[in-house]
Amino acid sequence: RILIIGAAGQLGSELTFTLSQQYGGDNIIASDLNPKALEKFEYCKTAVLDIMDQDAVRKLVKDQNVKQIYHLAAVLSATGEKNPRFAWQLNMDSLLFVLELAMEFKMDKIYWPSSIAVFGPNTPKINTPQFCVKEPNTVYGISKQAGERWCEYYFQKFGVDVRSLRYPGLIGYKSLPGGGTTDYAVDIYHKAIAGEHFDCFLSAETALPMMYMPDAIKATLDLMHAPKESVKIRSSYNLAAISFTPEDIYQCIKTHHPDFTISYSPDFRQSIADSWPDSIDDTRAREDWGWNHEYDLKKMTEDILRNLPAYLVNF
Ligand code: VAH
Repeated sequence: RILIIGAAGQLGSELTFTLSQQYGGDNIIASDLNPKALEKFEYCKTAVLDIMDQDAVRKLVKDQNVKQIYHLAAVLSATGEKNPRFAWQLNMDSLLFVLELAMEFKMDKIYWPSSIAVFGPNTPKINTPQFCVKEPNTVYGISKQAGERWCEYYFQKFGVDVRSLRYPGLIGYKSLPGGGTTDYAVDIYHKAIAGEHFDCFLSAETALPMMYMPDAIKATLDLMHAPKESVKIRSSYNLAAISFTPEDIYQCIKTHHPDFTISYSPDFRQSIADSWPDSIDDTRAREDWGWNHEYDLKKMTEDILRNLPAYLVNF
């Protein structure tokens, strides 16, 4: 069976659906801390699970014969800055525990998301290379960088087949904006649809690497289904699709909603965004396991504006 930890999060909500389609709901266990959030997973098995309750996690892995774990639970960048010690403890202790479980139960594969947050202010900002100086200055980024080191260590030392992607900002319409610095790009669509003004917490010209959720799901499964020997990077792969500023996404939405208005009120998240790259070089992912993105800003905006209204009605 496949266990998804943090299934009710932004990525988990959509990854759980796709995995259930591919493997059959009976082989998927969607777990989350929040019982209410699990009610939407009618198509697979569910379990209320606190990743920090190691006895409970180990019991579930044993009872359900779990052979793969997608460990998606983490405190994101903005929330992490408000609670540094908790963010570090949850993000790191949970990963180390999952890597230990993988070894103990001889699991087939582990997935763990990294992020462009591993890059810092002195990383090259344009077409950031796979290998470069990384001095992240957010707790989230520090935990992702340390996590990448541990993933590579457990692969090299113990043969744990753990795979990882450095996601850019992910944009999906099936979950509300979380504690991320890139989540302005989720919220802006909700405001446009609601006919409301949008006050952006980043400045108009803040370029960030971004990706539409269907592309993130495709990349994740392409990587997980790739033959073991083609996954040559065992820290985490750079992954890219689009790069845009708040002004770019606003202008794109405006072609559909001419009356939509925006203002810019940068807050503490501006310094986080400024520490991250503008664009990413993901040549290695394209070479090693054939990665290729499908959505650009225009196609993503059309898809979200077409699907979000109906989704909100049922939300
Ligand atoms: C965040 N959405 O903003 C996440 C992501 C690159 C950004 O890691 O924290």
